[in-house]
Amino acid sequence: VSAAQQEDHLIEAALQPNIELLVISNRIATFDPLQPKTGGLAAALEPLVERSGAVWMGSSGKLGDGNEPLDIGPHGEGKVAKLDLPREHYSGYYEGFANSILWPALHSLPDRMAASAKDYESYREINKFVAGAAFHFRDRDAIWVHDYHFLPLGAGLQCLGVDKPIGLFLHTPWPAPDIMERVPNHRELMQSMLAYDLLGFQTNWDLDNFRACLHTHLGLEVEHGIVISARGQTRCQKFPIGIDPNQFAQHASESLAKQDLYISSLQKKLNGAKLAIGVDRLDYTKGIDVRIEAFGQVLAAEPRSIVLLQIANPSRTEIEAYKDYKRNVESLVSRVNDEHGTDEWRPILYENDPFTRAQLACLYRAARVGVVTPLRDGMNLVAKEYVAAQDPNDPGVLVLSKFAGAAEDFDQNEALLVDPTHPDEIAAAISKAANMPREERIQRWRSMINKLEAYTIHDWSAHFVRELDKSRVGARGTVPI
Ligand code: GDG
Repeated sequence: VSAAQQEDHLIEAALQPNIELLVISNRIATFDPLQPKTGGLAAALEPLVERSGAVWMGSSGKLGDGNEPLDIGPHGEGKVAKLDLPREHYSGYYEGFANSILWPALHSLPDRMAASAKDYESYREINKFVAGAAFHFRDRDAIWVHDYHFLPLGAGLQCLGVDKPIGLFLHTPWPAPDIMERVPNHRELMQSMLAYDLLGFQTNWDLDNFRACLHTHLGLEVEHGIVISARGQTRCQKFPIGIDPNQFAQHASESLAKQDLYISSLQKKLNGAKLAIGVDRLDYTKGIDVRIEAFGQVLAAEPRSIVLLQIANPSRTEIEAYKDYKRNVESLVSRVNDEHGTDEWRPILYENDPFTRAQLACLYRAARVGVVTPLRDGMNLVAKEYVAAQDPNDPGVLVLSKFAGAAEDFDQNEALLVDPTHPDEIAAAISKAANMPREERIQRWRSMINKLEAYTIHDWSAHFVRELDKSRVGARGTVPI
């Protein structure tokens, strides 16, 4: 890291304003140190709440009739407020509009969309309900909303008269106008997003697409990062999410490897082969199927040279598309294991149970190749965690999809960038990574770790909160939810 970068970094951290924040996301972390956390959002927000005294409001995981009181409890310096979402609208909101329409559309996979007009109503109803619950915390200095579940939540809060700065950070990508056009009520949705004072995106690609969508669908222009609508000003900015690299480096170098049963038995399972690792939610955006196919090609060319540890945590298991994907991935794993394995050696170790963060860090370090090949991804924290956990003297190599947000941070001199839909390209990159000379590995790794240290998860949240704090309430109209 250059001296100038280091200075920027210190300024970034020091400038975190001392404001009382309300954070809202669909799900909240379990806050149990022994419970593995799977999912980028929970992993990213927990340190913020623990350290800054924020209130974090989200679903309790239980459903209710809409009249249950908020369950408010302490966490670290902050508080957690759990909400029972109304049974009547939950499925239409969560499995329906959020995850069967918005999620595939935002990832530019329109063929995965399963539209239903009724679901949009449920999505709106849940957003209104959450806005009503958040009203309880209207005295907080600012409100930071997370993700595609709550695109119209800012408008709902404003209708209730909340006049504090409200920002939304979108963890997913944002698609081009022709894809957005296929989302039912897309104009109304985008209009309601302009109730936010600040809209945060992961990458320039997302920002450019959002700008193009505003132009095409609402006839509005973003100038100098600001869009002016009937409601007032909305700033659109990029906040590329990071990780805590020290935490992963520390976990990876601890002595856990020696005591942990899974990790110590891994060496035996490898039987001299190198290790590659994939860590994903079982989600069709993650490209796990193509990766497995590519891995079969590597094994055909270099038998018994490498083992893939694929950690695949079940996700959104009520949705048909996810059930299909799970079955598909499982059958591909069995096929490659049957074709290339023997009775006592399996080339793909397929794990569905979550690991602890410390275990994960050790597994990242043990792997010569990190394989991150989503079809499209907002950022992909696994790519960054893999890099942070490496041994500086003998680091592994990251094979990274061109279409992960992380590929805007890491270039081809650092990671091996691939098209995630081309198994041949992924296979060639895995082989190249597995056989790369140490000097080249070190050079690529150093460059990546410097970037991770220059903008950590703490800088990310401080940056967003600081920008949000700039939005003092001026004259603003309201946007109907
Ligand atoms: C969304 C966006 C964006 C996974 N398995 C285990 C485990 N994990 C943790 C990883 C990582 C997180 O889950 C996954 O984060 P990703 O970023 O890779 O993916 P999404 O869940 O899709 O996250 C994504 C992110 O939000 C943040 O903005 O980057 O683009 O889709 O932290 O380590 N953690 C533990 N055990 C596991 O078995 N402990």
